[in-house]
Amino acid sequence: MSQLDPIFDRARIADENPAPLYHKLKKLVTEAIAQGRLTNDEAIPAERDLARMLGISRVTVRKAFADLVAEGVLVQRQGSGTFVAPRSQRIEQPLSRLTSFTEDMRLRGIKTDADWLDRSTGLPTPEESLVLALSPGEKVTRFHRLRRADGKPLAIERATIPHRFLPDPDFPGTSLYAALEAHGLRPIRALQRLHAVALTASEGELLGLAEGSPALFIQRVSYLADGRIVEFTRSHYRGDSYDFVAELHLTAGS
Ligand code: 16G
Repeated sequence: MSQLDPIFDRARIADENPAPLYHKLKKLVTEAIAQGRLTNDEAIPAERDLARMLGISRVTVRKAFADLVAEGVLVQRQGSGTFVAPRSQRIEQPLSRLTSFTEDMRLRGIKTDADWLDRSTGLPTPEESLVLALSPGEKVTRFHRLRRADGKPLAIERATIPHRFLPDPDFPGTSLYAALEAHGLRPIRALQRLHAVALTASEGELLGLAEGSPALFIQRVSYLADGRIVEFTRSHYRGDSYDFVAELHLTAGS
């Protein structure tokens, strides 16, 4: 099937892959956005039409739409239908999903690149040693990057990983999580804390902002399925471009 064939064609999801159909439909939409085949604010066919075009049930389409709306990929407007979410100047990240920068931006059809400021191995600082629960003498691997979204500097990120998990600072590719996943070490849970800070002169210079400009300082500590700590990352995100969005639930009994 070529790029020029219709996006919503049943041949696109009728493959051997055993993934649920709503997953395949979500992938179809996010890939079409990433490839620029579906653009900002473009209308998505109605649930009924899409179900017919793809030969799947309306319930499946509804489930895929609901997820894509929750992830900020699509928007639904009362009475007029479903559209590709207009790409705002600000990027919203739901606080409840453990995604990587690369995945997060790919989902939005945003291109990423980075300047590597440091990738090295060495002895941990006392803080790194404490947070990562390292044994005495254990080394760490550090990844220090300026990360860009569609060419615009968005964040300065300093990740520290225990050396035993990622001994080679020159992993192939550009995604730290993909490199960890390749070793069977994908974080499955993280604790993240954030607060507002003013950028120093050197941070401002990297992000293209004046000294003292507001930023979000975020610390993430991530865990493997077996409870071991795999990542300690400190990031400065531009305050004018990034929104963290939290969904709140009234839990039973409260
Ligand atoms: C995100 C994480 C960061 C993680 C990185 C991996 C926040 C605040 N931080 O930027 O902790 O190391 O993703 O991204 O979301 P990568 O796989 O694209 O290198």
